Amino acid sequence: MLNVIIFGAPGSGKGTQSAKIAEKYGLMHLSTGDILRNEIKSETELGRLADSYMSNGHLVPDKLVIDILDRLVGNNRDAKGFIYDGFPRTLAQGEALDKMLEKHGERVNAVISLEVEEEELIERLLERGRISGRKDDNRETIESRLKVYQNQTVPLKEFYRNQGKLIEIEGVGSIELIFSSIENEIDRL
Ligand code: B4P
Repeated sequence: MLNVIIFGAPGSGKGTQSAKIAEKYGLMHLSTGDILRNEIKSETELGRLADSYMSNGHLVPDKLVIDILDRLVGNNRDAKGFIYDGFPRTLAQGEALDKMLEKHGERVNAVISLEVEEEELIERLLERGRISGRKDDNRETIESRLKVYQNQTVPLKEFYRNQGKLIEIEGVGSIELIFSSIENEIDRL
């Protein structure tokens, strides 16, 4: 089973590249952002709680996302593998994922980090906000998400670098070009 994490700042192209990776390698695409947005759309209790954090650009509490992931991984033991998109986002989530996989005799194989300058991230997210109307893609919330990324998510890079699993990829250029760099790395696993 292949377990690949796609890592990067908001707007770095995680969702875009994950969909392509999932299709090419037959992996199950687990996007915590999409899962939470679906809960909000369905007006569930979980969705209401998640919305109160997401609309301010804050992270949803660890326990909540860890429980969702644990359930999904446990219920899909026959999958060829998973691409984790937007998870983990904190050290606690990274440690929980390691434990979760260990339970099933599995491990994270690689962490692909998409590297993009902040100016470009802001531009992409504002553009997406204009097109999709995603309500957390406005200037104020984007700034808050980028701060949260620096403070709470970036420390995970060291965590995975120390495990020898971090692969940094230039996330600027055409979507196809970036995907071909990712393919080269996954093919080597
Ligand atoms: P996510 O849904 O993960 O959203 P995101 O980080 O903002 O970026 P996304 O991955 O969707 O965008 P992408 O880079 O693909 O999270 C939303 C919120 O949910 C979080 O802020 C948080 O509140 C909550 N949440 C999610 N997971 C959580 C967790 N584990 N713990 C706690 N809270 C959690 O693309 C952005 C844009 O760039 C797109 O419009 C795309 O078309 C464009 N783009 C992509 N590649 C490009 C390229 N090469 N060139 C030009 N544009 C490109």
